[in-house]
Amino acid sequence: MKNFLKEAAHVKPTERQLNWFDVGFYAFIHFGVNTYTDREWGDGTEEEALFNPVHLDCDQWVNAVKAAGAKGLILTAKHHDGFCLWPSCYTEHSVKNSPCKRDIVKEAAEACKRGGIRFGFYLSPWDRNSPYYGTPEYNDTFCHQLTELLTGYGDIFCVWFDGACGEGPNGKKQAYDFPRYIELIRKYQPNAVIFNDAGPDVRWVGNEAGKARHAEWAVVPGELCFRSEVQTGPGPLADEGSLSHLYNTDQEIGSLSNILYSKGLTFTPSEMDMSIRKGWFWHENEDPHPLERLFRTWLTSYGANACLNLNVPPNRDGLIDERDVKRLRELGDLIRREFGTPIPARIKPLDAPGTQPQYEIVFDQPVRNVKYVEIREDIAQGQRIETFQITADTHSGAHFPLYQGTCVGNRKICVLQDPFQEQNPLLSDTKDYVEKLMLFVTAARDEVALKEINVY
Ligand code: FUL
Repeated sequence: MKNFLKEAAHVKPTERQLNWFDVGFYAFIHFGVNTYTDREWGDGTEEEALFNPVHLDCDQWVNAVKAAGAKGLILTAKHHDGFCLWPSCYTEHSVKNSPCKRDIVKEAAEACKRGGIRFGFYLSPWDRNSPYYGTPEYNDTFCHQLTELLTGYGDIFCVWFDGACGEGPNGKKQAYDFPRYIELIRKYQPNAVIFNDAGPDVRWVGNEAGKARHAEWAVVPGELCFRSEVQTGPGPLADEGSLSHLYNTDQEIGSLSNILYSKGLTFTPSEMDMSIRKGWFWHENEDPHPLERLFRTWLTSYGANACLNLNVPPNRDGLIDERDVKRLRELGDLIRREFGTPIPARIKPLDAPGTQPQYEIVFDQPVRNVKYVEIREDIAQGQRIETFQITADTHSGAHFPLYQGTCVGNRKICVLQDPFQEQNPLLSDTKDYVEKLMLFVTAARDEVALKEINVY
């Protein structure tokens, strides 16, 4: 058991996963023929003539998402309908036969570069237009398209694949050759992370509603992410049962009770993908979600050991809707307001065991208002903290509990007061000043390596 825990604590990310964690929050752009048909899934028979974004301006997209704090953008180069936003040589169903004629992948990649954010693309394996879909030849076509995107548009930070799969004209389901796709990406863009249900680099959080798990581990069983590299031996109960039931929508994935049954663990953190509106594509009658919902989603993804991929769909003119532009700015303003500057404090580790360390956080000046505690493990060494607690000591000598949490990982933002809800009664009822906080790690898989503690 002890050996397994130690192994679990030393499952490590790759450089590309660490870079992806640094991007942290990025935007998804769903744009294509669906924008003009008012649908979410096209069937591949849409006329190219439909696609006509007369005011297309990718710099406007970039400025809008940057205002929210996004540091990257992932464009739907091709969605399930098969329409390509770049003039691919391997299909006629693309911008080249539309009135627009522009290479939108290129314009988006260049706008990101100008704006200083990262660029990535979503290439849907499901293609309802391709005559080859459902046959082995389709994998060749798909790899040709993938190669065009990997070689013609500069540095790619993320290649995004969903798992949707349908039947081709021959009535057969396509067998996707993921190992071949992955090999191509590693060859041409070795720094790009690959998002897919089963790994290898980033997995789906399990819902599109912005709902986080109470414990979002990056170290997860190979049974779930079978395309990720297994870095440990089997868990102590691996012979007694199996994790074959495991899917992304389960509540417990990397928790200790679960991984005991695993045949081996991988490092595959999760991405939370959610749209700013109900749909992924733009629809006139949809409005952006309330600021409160978006802020909470940011807290429970970016602030809960995952990354946030927030979709913002351009409209028929090729611009981000002004309603969304406004909401994105509000979100960015709120994040900057709440997390602008940490409260100056000294952090002192106390004498305690390595798997149960304790830290004293003494404020330079006693404070009335403590809203968030941000804790970061040095994830490059592995993810270790299982549970922790935070307490407060006030000027008058009171000592009270503030927060209890599960895993930490790359970043955990503990919300002590929510700007949209009633305040933490323990803090709001007191006229007292808080002099210091204590952070107690109550359980860890191995010696804890913290990178940062910030209080806001
Ligand atoms: C899913 C797709 O079916 C949706 O249309 C959307 O693109 C979402 C992000 O991924 O698999």
